[in-house]
Amino acid sequence: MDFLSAIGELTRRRVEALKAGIRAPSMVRAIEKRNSEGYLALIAEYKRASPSGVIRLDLDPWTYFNAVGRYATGFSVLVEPIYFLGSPEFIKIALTYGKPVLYKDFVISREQIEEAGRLGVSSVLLIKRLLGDALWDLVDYAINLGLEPLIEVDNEVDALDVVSKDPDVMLGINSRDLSDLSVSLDRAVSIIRAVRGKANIIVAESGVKTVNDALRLAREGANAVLVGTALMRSVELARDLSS
Ligand code: IGP
Repeated sequence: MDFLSAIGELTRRRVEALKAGIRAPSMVRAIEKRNSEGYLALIAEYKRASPSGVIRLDLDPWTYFNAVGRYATGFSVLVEPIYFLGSPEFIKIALTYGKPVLYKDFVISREQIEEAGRLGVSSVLLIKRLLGDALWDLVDYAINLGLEPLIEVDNEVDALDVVSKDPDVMLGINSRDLSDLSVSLDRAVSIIRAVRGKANIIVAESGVKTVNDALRLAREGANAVLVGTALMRSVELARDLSS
């Protein structure tokens, strides 16, 4: 196909998606369903770059979602434009697959949550260390707009604080420390152990490279793993991670 036909087709699908006024299904319920069938849920993240550098620019979102979609319980999509080369446009594309979608930005304001709501995503990431006490106001704001907050922590103190305030929470445990970007699955495991049974849903985020990593986190009590880099590098990994 020549370039003009190809881009015409992609744009047509994007515009159709815009018109449809899509509302993605619940991430929480999709994870619960997957767990009830005896599986760890996989959230596949579309992430072209990170503060550590470019991951992949030659993998367009359609190709990515087509490849991992069969195996993923939901999608996570980076919106942050500078470090992560993300965009709300990628969210619109993710929404056309009818799966739960997580809006992933460094949310600090209601306007961002409103954008997430307008786009029709299921869920929005709220990072405890970024927000401090402002977290809870934004949690309420998101819930009132019909969104499911994924509250992210990267240490045990914050994790315990969040579950003590909200045991119904969908808690994201990031194995990447947001100050120095170091990744440690051991650290994630000890946080999971501290809050196991005290959160509604535990999502283990970052640093999952192999099936064994995912199984280890599942055994410790994670309900879902959120995988970006490894899937961007090799979409075939999705099948193994979901079995
Ligand atoms: C995915 P990884 O190591 O599989 O690429 O990580 C995801 O957890 C990571 O992108 C992430 C993130 C974030 C990105 C976790 N929390 C907050 C931006 C903002």
